[in-house]
Amino acid sequence: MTPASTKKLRNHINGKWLESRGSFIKDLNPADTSDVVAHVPVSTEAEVDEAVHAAEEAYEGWRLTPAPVRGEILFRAAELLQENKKTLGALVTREMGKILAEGLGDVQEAIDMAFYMAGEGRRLTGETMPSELPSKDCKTFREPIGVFALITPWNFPTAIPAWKIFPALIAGNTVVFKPSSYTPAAAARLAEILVEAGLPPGVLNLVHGNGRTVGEYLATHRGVNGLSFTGSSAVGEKLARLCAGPKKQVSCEMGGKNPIIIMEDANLDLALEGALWGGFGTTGQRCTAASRLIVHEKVYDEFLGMLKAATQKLTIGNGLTPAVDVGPLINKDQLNKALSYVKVGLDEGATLVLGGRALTDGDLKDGFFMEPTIFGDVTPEMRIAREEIFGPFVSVIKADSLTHAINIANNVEYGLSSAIYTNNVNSSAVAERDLTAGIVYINAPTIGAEIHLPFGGTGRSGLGRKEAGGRCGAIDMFTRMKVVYRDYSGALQKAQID
Ligand code: UN1
Repeated sequence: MTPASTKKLRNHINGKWLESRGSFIKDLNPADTSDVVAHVPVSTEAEVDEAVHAAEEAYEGWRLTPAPVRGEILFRAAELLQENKKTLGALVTREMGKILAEGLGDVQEAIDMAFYMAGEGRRLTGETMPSELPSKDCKTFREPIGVFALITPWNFPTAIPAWKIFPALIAGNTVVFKPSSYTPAAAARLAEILVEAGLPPGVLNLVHGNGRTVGEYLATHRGVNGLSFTGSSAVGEKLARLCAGPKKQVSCEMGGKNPIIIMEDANLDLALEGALWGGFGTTGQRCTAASRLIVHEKVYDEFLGMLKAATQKLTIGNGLTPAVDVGPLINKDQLNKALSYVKVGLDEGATLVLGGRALTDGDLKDGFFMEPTIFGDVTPEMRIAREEIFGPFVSVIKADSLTHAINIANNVEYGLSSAIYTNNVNSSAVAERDLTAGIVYINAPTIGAEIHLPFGGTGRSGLGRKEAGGRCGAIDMFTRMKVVYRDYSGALQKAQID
């Protein structure tokens, strides 16, 4: 039996799987809390120190390992992930709750990133440029930065860690990885696979623990040179502030209140599919979830009717059951938060079109289930139109024109993803130009970003460098540009001097 598949999860420090000296908490299946997936350590600060120290010690050897050789290890990890996709995807579903197709999709995103970054090992390009002076050349190249703290959330237990780990490693950095305590087993399995692929000791260290103590301590550790965080805006903003002093490289990917605009000329059947997938896929627990539908007044009533009818047909349940469309929320706090917004919406005068209650009957009694919830007659000032809920909760807002719709879409604190359904090419061009979010989809929902494009938002959605993508995203985040001038004239040549 491999260490991380035993029920008591271990930390991985300097090439060894070590039992934590901290206390342990239960890692529960959110669809059935009688199923304890693992016991996860709340590690101590001393264990974080050891992991950072191991990463510092391993840095020199890894930095000097040729990037294509680093890429071969990542390629092997990608192959191992492929071999393990079924079991790992099922573990993601059991531990996080998303339906199995999405659990497998989570792992697929990690596989995609592993192959992509393996290839980047042969493509970490810089530039050469002419010099003002004879017999002199100039170039830029990318170098690693050092030790990175990678702090990841529970909603994508393998994909988001992969977004961070693979680019950090291909660039030559070493890593201390702290996954969410709600999905530590899938994260541990991912780390095991990387170790099995041949990473040298200390290059990837894994420390379990909670965000408030281990996460913050790690992010602000003197031995850490950069932080990549995905999670809530409040935590990301705090960590970024704490990291601002020592001038660490930072990327924080945070909340969203992502709109889908549905114009009067849209293919409404297509828009409906997009709204369902974007709003209720992953039980609305994506930072890219389509939590606002901004619908043109000419099709508002028709579309709301279609949405209600289609949502009523969704099956809620354990994500491992084949016919289920929507799984549970991750924990009681998230369930209570989403339920509390039902009261907020009602108090604000919005119309509860569907849902709004927890589901506790029969097989659902031991899980954190909630009815997919739709509010209509939502106005842009309402809290349910402005605040991130992170649950199966969609607010439908009426707009009277494209300009009005775009104004509503932009007028929130967040700006991660956005979408428009229209068959008018001019409307799509205006939306593409004027939506202020980091990502704009045309005739597709707000979720489903592909790993080879940069990912990140504006306002409270994103802070610092972008994630994913290549040289404009992740590689930029995990490298520093160095400039080299080489004078081979054999004489002192003075630039800018006549
Ligand atoms: C997130 O929810 O933090 O675009 C990331 C998407 C996924 C990633 C979501 N590929 O929805």
